[in-house]
Amino acid sequence: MNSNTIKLHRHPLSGHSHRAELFLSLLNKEVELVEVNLANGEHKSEAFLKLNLLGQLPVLQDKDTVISDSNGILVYLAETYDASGEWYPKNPVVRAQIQRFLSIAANQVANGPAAARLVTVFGYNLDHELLIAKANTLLQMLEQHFENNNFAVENKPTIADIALYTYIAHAPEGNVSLAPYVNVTAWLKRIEALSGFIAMAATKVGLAA
Ligand SMILES: N[C@@H](CCC(=O)N[C@@H](CS)C(=O)NCC(=O)O)C(=O)O
Repeated sequence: MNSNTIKLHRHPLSGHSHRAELFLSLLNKEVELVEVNLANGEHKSEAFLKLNLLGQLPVLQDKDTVISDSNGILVYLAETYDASGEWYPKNPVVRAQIQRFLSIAANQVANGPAAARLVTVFGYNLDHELLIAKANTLLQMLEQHFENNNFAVENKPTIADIALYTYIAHAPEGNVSLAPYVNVTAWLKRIEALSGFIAMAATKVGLAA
């Protein structure tokens, strides 16, 4: 590890952070993981706000370049380090289709299964039943999509799959069962079979533990 090594500011139970970690691993990129202590509010400290004014994880530092937002990080890494060009193909229609799923990840995923998990893992006081219902609405849509598609876009793995993966795989931690969703489960297994795949720690243990 040297000063040129990419740094990822993250928390081990943050699915948004795992998105970036997973993609770095799939690209076989060395990374220095910098733990940010969410429990003591380190993400709202003056030093961290200089990296991301929103005070959110993850943040990637690549020499002088600082990128926040997990989906922004996926785009940056694909454009900078994916020699194959397959994770984010330079085709306008494919890019538009990928963007659609990045938007779904930032909206329906964040406000459904990810938020349901905030209640159980992080102790947030939110309307859990509503979030579980929203997660199921999303999963029903994805179940239909994966009936005829092996991956999110064009039947090949792209950053769209990475953006969707973590919070769908960990939905059961938020009391959202994946049992009815056989096509979604098969898609998760296809991601997990990719060379370089790494899992996020599975836990129900909250921040205080
Ligand atoms: N749109 C952001 C969302 C990131 C996010 O919500 N991060 C969580 C951790 S998983 C966080 O930092 N939460 C603390 C906060 O919002 O104050 C992304 O994709 O990176």
